[in-house]
Amino acid sequence: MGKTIFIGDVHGCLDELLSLFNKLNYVPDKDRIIFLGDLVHKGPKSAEVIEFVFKNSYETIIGNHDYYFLKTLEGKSKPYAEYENIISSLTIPKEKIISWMNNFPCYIKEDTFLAVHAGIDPDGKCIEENNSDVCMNIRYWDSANNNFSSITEHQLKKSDGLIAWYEAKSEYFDQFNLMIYGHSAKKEIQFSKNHRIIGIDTGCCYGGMLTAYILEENKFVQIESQQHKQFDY
Ligand SMILES: [Mn+2]
Repeated sequence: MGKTIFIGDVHGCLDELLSLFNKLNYVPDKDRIIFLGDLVHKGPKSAEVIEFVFKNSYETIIGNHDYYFLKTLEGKSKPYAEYENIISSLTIPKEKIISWMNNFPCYIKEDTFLAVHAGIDPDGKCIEENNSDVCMNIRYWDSANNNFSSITEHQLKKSDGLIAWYEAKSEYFDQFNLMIYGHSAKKEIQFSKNHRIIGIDTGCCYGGMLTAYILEENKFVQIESQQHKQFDY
């Protein structure tokens, strides 16, 4: 049986991604690669990362930065000047990238796992409704108002009454042996209290690590970032 390999937020860090593949013992046509989204932006080689993933037809869940990038490619928005440089560096026709990215799912749900870019709400409503806004952006859950929040850790106030989404009480979560996500960059791999929800965005683009998780071996594989260290990485 092949392995299922999840890869955290790459954010344009091609060199680290290639080093990670060297360390994974990945077997093409047998193993399954699932990128947890945010292939682009922040790092130095976003166009090259997109083309690497495209050419190898690896599965990718859509992240918030992939979504903004896709909208820019489609000419529907212009959120970051940097995206223009990424677009001009692409060697594959824009139309091919657009139709490929439009098929990125906002989650992948199997009997053995649920994989998503940012997270899900405790009643699983975003899965039922295919709500990419929640799946791509959630960080906290507001149980008083039954709503999600996408604010960062730095914007969080004690008075907010928000809890990390994966610590919300949820019968929906209990059905999964593993839920895996990226999006919230942290120095360490994040585990929920019951260790069944795992966050593997370890801030490669900020000088942290690029992390993969091999499901069948319950094993993490990490590569040290070559990027300039920012924040407390
Ligand atoms: Mn993200």
